[in-house]
Amino acid sequence: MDQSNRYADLSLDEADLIAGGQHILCAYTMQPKAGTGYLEAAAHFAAESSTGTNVEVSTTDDFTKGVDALVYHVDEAAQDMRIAYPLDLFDRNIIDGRMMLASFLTLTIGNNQGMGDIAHAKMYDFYMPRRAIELFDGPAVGIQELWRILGRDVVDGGYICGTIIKPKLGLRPEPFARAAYDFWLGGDFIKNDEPQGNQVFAPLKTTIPLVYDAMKRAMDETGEAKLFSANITADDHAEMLARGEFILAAFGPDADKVAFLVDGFVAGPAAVTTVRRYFPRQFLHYHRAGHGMITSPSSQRGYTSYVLAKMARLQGASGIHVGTMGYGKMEGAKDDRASAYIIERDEFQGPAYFQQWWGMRPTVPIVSGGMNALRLPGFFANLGHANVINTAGGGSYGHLDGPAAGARSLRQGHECWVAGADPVEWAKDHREFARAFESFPGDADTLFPGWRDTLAGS
Ligand code: RUB
Repeated sequence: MDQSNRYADLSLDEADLIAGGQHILCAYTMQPKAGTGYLEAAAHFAAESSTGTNVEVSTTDDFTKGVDALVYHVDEAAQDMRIAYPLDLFDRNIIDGRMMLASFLTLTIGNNQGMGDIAHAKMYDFYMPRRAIELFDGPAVGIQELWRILGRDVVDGGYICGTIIKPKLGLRPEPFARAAYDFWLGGDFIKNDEPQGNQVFAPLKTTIPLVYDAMKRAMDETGEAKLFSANITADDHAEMLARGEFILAAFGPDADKVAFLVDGFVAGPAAVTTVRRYFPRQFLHYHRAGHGMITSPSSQRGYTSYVLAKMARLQGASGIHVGTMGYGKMEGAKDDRASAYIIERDEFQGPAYFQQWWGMRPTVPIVSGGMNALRLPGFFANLGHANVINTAGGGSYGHLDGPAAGARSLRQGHECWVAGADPVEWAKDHREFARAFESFPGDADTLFPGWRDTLAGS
């Protein structure tokens, strides 16, 4: 049944919809199955995503029709489809009237992902009107709080040098804490790797007090504050709270130096909001393991990394991984910069929509995945700034001189970019950075062919 006379209105103007402030707009790359017309498929998609189904139902009344989602733009050649969703379609909390990401996802990227007449559809941008920005939690804590703890300027406080405890799994409590101590002698920030939690060989209640002891010793030794991002992801909200409360109690007077990591893609929006609402004074670290199944450019369904990052800011993530933009081990490209800019700026022109955040706090980009000191200068040059958290697991624990030297090599990689220096020349009088060339010779050969001649004997 062609529903385009009800669920499409191509006379609607995008600028008017934005000025009206009563709609959430979504842009998709959509391809119908063969035999279904583009507008017909788009209208069915909008129906299924709002008030309709595949047939007319007798219970529909005039009010219902007033909250239909409407296709307002199609470009079949570009496979571009844009839909306006009335704000009233979206579920609100009974406890405080606020909006929730689960409802946004259920409508805009829910049943429509499995429709028989749609070959595939992927959301590549969305627009939130001012009223919706007011109704999402947004971040409570940001990178400013971390900079303050580290004794930095709270504006442009710069690079936060971090790691991920490696190996990913298999360390018992004492070696785990030793690995943390060793890195903190040179770096600022450590995160649990995303699967690390309460394994039987490393019970959380044994490991965490040892990590705090390691932090105190490293702070005494270096005279610097240190930060730890503890994974409290679990299926059960009560389990997450129990973990969080135990960790805060264990860190006692240094609990401000604890971030909470949540595997926000696999555990979902409810896990993110649990942390955002129950621990509003802690930095909320959104890890996105698993996202590649839908955000990958090779996936024609789901949504993009840009959309994921934008949703994370709405939910209140203090920081979210944005990949390494082609400079690390994970899939990515230089243009992925947009995923950082949309979360850290007050306004940004995305692939479809110009978004203003109307005072919602920023979310810091977390740069992670195969990074080491050699890759940092190019990364920062591409991004244009270094106000990020960078976690380099292999890049720290894989350094030939150990994790403290690995951390120093990362700092020196950052300083090399700040100085605008040639990395091979820089290595001549920055020992840990120079040793990174020997630690990661494959990268060194790719990025700086000829380095062996220049650095030999220096
Ligand atoms: C990095 C690591 C991170 C991934 C996640 O380890 O395990 O969890 O980077 O990817 P290493 P992303 O530094 O040893 O590569 O940040 O793209 O979500």
